[in-house]
Amino acid sequence: MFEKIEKAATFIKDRYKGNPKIGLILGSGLGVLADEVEQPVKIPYEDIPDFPVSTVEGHAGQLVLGDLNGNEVIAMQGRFHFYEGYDFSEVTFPVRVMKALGVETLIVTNAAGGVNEQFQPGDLMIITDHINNMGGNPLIGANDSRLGARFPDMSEAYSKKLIGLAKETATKLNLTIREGVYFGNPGPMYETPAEVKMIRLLGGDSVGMSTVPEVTVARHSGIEVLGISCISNLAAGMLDQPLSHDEVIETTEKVRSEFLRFVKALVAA
Ligand code: 6GU
Repeated sequence: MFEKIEKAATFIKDRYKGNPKIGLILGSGLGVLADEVEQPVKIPYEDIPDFPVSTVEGHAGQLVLGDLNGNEVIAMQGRFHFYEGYDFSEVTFPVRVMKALGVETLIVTNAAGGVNEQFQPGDLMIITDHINNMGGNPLIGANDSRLGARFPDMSEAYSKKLIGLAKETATKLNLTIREGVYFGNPGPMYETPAEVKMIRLLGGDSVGMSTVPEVTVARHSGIEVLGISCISNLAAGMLDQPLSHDEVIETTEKVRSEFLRFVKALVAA
């Protein structure tokens, strides 16, 4: 895998001469942020050696490198999901490549269901921690010590320093922001009401189908992580209505401008 990572990183370095220290992973409906990158170099995933290719609606598939608010970033416009059939090493390959390119901080975003009864659709939630219920993880198998430790510490999966910075930033922007634990499920089905109740009992505040593998690899690599959930809907059984992917996309579109303002300010901070 080390050689594949290096090969993909070299391919990207040949096309983008900068040195981004901040990586962004943009979730469902949130990829528009990459359109705000100035003097962008856009590299479709299918062009990059050994990159998987994304398939789901609402997920473009390209890396966008350039300046966001005067700071260099490398953004994933569209991510890979376990439920699409990729294995965890494929889902997290781009994070390995970001590390090889010199990324030190990862801002990971997602659209998630609200489990906490205080939450409303459209809320933004700073992820303080996660629970891995995805049925596996990307670190299983032989460990390459060039990539990270055999038994990585996860006591600060989400950097306390970055959480503090995110809270300050939200206050400055006059944004109401939630905080909570992200519960990662494999998907692709949404949860049953009984499962949602279980997640709440176990300490989950939001639930989704991504993020956990990428954050696991980021921590393994020594990258600091900030996570933001956009609460696109309340989870099953909380309202008297079924869930739909269209609703997820619609809500994220509604809070898009707020989200954009927040993440741009986070990058600057
Ligand atoms: Cl309710 N569940 C999961 N697993 N992912 C979601 C969601 C719910 N809403 C948006 N994404």
